[in-house]
Amino acid sequence: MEKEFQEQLAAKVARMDEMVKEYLPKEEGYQKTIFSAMQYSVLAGGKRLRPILMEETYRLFGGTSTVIEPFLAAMEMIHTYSLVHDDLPAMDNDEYRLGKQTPLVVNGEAMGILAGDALLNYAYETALTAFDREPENPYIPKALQVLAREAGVYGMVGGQVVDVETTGQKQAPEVLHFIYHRKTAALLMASMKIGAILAGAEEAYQKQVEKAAEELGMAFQIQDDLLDVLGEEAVLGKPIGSDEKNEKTTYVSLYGIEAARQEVEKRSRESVALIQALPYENDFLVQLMLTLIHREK
Ligand code: GRG
Repeated sequence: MEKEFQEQLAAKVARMDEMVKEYLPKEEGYQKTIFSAMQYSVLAGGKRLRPILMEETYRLFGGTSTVIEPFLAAMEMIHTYSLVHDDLPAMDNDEYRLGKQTPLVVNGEAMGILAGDALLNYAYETALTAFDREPENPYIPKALQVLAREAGVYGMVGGQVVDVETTGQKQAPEVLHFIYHRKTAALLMASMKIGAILAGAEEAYQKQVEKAAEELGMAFQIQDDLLDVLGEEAVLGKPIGSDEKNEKTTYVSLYGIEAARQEVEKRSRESVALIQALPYENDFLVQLMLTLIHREK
């Protein structure tokens, strides 16, 4: 079972790699440096977790059309832009991600900033092509709204703002919750919710999926905190200890390693329970959510 799941996952990641690549602009023209910076960062080898969660949620509710494809690619572009900007000297100042130098190291800081800008804008250009595929599809506008909102000042950007502003200070637990909910969970929430919306899931189920993704996102970030303390650099592809270096309050620094482990387990199981309580089934999705509890990268 485990082997079968791993094979299925590897096949889905490979398919997602191909698909995102197809949607990226070709490297040509006077501005081709930006195209290669976009390709370099998106194709660096991420887990493709967000688009896979989006597509599996779409399948959960019986979605079958290719209208989801531009959204899958757009989500990975937004995720990648956030990582590129997060690595900039003014933010986390990281030179390595996934074992590779970040675009700003390869092409300079200005190109690092522009690569992030380019990916963010191109994400919307890409998502909007859903209308070319299915001009009459009634679900596309809401899916676009969710994508834009969760990436923005009420979502990921909002979380990052408070994260940057409170770095070096001891944060209250509710502030830490605000940051994790937006900085990390927001894109996972958007991913799963967009899958549900495009499949035509009813409103109550969309909310249930969003809550499941919120729990998963919180668990995902707390696991990230744990990996920053306990992870193996060779597996992570980046140095550990960056939270301490950057004077970040994390779930681990506030509550300790054991409590953090338990919180990851608890929230992940709650998330899975919410998905399993739906009158639809997708075993692969459930397995994927469960594997994230013990992820090592
Ligand atoms: C710059 C507006 C702006 C936001 C940045 C995403 C983010 C917010 C910061 C990155 C730092 C960080 C630890 C974020 C938490 C989310 C997280 C663990 C991202 C990494 O996601 P993975 O593991 O990445 O899915 P891969 O590389 O597998 O795609």
